[in-house]
Amino acid sequence: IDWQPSGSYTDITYETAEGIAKITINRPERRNAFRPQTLFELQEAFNLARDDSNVGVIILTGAGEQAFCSGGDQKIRGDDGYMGDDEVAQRGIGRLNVLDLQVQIRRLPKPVIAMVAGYAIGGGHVLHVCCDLTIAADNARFGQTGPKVGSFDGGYGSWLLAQTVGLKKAREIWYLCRQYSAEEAERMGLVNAVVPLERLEEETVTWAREMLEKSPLALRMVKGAINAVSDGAAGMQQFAGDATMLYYMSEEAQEGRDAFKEKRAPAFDRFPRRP
Ligand code: 1HA
Repeated sequence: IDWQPSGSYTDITYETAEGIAKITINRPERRNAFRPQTLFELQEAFNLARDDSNVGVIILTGAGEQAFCSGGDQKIRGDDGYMGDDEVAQRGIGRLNVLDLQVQIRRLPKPVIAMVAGYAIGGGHVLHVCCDLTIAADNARFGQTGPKVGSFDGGYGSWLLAQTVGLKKAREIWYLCRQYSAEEAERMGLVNAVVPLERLEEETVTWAREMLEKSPLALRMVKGAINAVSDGAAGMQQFAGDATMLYYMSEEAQEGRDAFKEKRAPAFDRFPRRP
């Protein structure tokens, strides 16, 4: 697959090929830990992939073979969050802006695959949990560290994890802060497939291509439907928005628009009152 890089980023790379966008966290010297800047760039890249109508599937991964992402960069963790180098940080204020990225991945109406080699740990583990699917290399290691390093994610990191692996396992993962092998992760339903490291991208691209053959609107609706249950009112709002989009695409809705523009009464009587 012939990845075409674009954009200029310091902490990530953005590449596309054959309808797939690949977003790579590129801080291997810190096991791909994120800082505020990393997350701003990730948000920009996910927005690009969302807006690009040629893109049908997005892969989120980490540079190198050692880590997908090791969570928040503890070396720039301040007393209330992670410190960037912008004006907000100069006033001594930190950020927890990975939460915005989690929401963005959930809301994004295209499948997002986490492609995990090495560590998916802490806030990096939560990112893979938020992705629609996870393909793991056989060297992948999963776990939360919050209670060990003075943090916790009580949002998607807790209850979406519980929805994924069950309550008992989710508690174990958070209370004990152990690390789990790719094989263990597969057994608990935390990942979709485990493949040898050297086949990781090939396998992930195969999954992406298979989804690209499917109806984009059907995938969008299924993602929205699955998320709506756990996202409550926000999930319903998104799903309702998609219902409006589909309605706009109908002749019935277009009749309403046309009647207004033509300053006449709408003629809805030709549309059936469906059982
Ligand atoms: O919980 C949250 C949040 C909750 C709510 C809202 C927002 C949140 C935002 C973030 C987070 C969190 O992510 S908290 C959890 C933070 N992450 C961790 O606790 C993981 C820390 N790292 C490790 O446990 C290990 O480094 C590792 C299992 C990922 C890898 O171990 P390994 O292969 O033995 O490598 P190691 O030597 O430890 O690391 C290589 C280099 O990468 C080291 O650099 P050096 O100090 O030698 O110069 C190491 O310090 C650095 N590094 C690794 N992880 C991080 C890191 N530097 C900063 N932050 C890291 N997370």
